[in-house]
Amino acid sequence: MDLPPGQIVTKVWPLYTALGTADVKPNEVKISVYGAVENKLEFNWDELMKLPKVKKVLDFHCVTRWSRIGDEWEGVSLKSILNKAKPDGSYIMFHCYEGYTTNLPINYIDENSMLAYNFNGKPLEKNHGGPLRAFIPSLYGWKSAKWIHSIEVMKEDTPGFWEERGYNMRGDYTKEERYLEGVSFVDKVSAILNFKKENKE
Ligand SMILES: Nc1nc2c(c(=O)[nH]1)N[C@H]1C(S)=C(S)[C@@H](COP(=O)(O)O)O[C@H]1N2
Ligand SMILES: [Mo]
Repeated sequence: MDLPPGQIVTKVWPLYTALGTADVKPNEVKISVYGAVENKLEFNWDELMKLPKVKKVLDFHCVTRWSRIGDEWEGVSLKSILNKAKPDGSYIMFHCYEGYTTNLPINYIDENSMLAYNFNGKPLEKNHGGPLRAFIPSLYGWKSAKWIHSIEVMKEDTPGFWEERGYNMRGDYTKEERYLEGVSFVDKVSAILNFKKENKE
């Protein structure tokens, strides 16, 4: 087992949900791919299920130092979706149904990156992003956007929700790209509360 620096194994699977839970049914899922792409794309659930799949035992590393080791993840290959879109930019932003966003360099999308719908052989639970979430096993967990809604390809690296609040633009756990030291727990909680206030909750 390869545990990245500074991580501890957890047997439970914690929940991290900054902006509340989105309630999306599979037949309501529409994933669009837009921005700096040659081909704009849109997929409903049935169309997604026809795309190339990834099914693999993988690890999940949260920046708050817990790691889940050896779960079986299954989803639609993100790499194959991007290949169809033909990106003309080096960064992507994931947008989620409840408002969460996160940015990452496109070259971290590898053959294990997916839009996941099954976890250990069962449909992904709603709290963990079901029916569909991004899973980017090569980066810290905050890049794995739950309740994903769309994928924007960008020419310039633009910060998402946590990246605007001190988290790393890239989040490579082999290099411990976490957050600015000055970001305290209180800062994070008040950032969430302010976001919710501004967005009418
Ligand atoms: N939409 C959305 N996706 C999200 C988050 C969130 O708050 N909202 N939190 C991120 C963080 S910080 C982590 S560590 C993982 C946690 O996934 P989990 O709640 O399934 O453990 O989801 C990421 N994706
Ligand atoms: Mo996280």
